[in-house]
Amino acid sequence: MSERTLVLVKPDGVSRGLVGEVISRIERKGLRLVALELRNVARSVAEEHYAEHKDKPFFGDLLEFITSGPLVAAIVEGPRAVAAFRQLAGGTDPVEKATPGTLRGDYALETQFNLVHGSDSVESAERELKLWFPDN
Ligand code: IDP
Repeated sequence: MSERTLVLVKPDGVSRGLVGEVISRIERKGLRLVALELRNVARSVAEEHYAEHKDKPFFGDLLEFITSGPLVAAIVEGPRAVAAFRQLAGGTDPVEKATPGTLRGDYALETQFNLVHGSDSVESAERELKLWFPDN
């Protein structure tokens, strides 16, 4: 059974020229790109996307960061795509949690600037894909 997940290459990944590296790892894993777009995110979309964190102390900084420049939004598809991309991404803290060999483990140092987003469950993926790709 195929699943779909939302992948974002966050503004740090775009400005550092790591979009190709992220896409390459997605494709090498055997996952498929269904949609891919460079875009600037409206603050309202960012707020809705990260709604679960609205009471966290880092929420304001996170919104500033995610709207600070272009990011890449993608629909990624494949068997267990949600978990498969989370595995490629690595843990949220790129030093304490993400292991070498993962995107965050290899390319990031700070929790906020951790390069990529991937939906954390099939339910989150459904919600996020409706928000980011309403026409798909
Ligand atoms: P995830 O991206 O691995 O699913 P979440 O806990 O959902 O992690 O957090 C969403 C995003 O918020 C993270 O990817 C990171 O950019 C940011 N973030 C999470 N925790 C912190 C923190 O303690 N300080 C700063 N930013 C954070």
